Amino acid sequence: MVDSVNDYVPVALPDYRELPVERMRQGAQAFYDEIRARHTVRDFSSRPVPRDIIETCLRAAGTAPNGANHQPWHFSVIGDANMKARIRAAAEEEEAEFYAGRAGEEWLKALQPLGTDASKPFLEEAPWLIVIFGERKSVSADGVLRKNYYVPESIGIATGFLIAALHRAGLATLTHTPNPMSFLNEICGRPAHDKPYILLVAGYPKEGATIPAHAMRKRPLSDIATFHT
Ligand code: IYR
Repeated sequence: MVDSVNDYVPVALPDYRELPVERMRQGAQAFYDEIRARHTVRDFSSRPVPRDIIETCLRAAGTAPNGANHQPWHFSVIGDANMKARIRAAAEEEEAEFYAGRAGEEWLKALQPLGTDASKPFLEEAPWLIVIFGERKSVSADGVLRKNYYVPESIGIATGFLIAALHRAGLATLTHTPNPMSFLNEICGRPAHDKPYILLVAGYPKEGATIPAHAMRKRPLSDIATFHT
């Protein structure tokens, strides 16, 4: 039964600002120009990045739309060299099996143009690893462990915001997905009802870093969108 007390309290839209159409066009173009200069990087420098920059980017991620505003995410942010070494060892162990065949022929063939393999030195070299957990359950303000909703969708959107924020801050990122990745619960001390979705690597690209030519190929608008007007 839904509680008969009505919790709904509307407030005036606090900070919307309408743009003249020409400014709107410029804004859309400027964002596209900025985000198209984001590339997934796999070669990271060990140059340190101040923690407060990561904190601000995480605050941006925390504004993402999500299920029932439960904000079903937790970001474990790792700068500690020992933890990075443990994560690298565990990830490489899983990845060795993945690339040795567990992925299956079709998947491995799809990865060939990326040039990836089981070696993951960036997990120790980059200054920050951000493990993004989806909280399938979480404790509400009144202390009750409750179910969360649309967790994968919420995590996907928040991760998109985070990647865009880090890019805006001038940092390179890698969305790494060791498979399986449940070892991250133990290393990060997260409960079993948290599911790790993505290990986001953030830092400066290493000098001479390369990206796969394959990654430069983006599907044209006519291919990714249909307008019904
Ligand atoms: N988890 C592996 C494999 C991998 C899978 C996909 I799909 C990619 O787009 C890239 C890599 C790894 O991180 O190497």
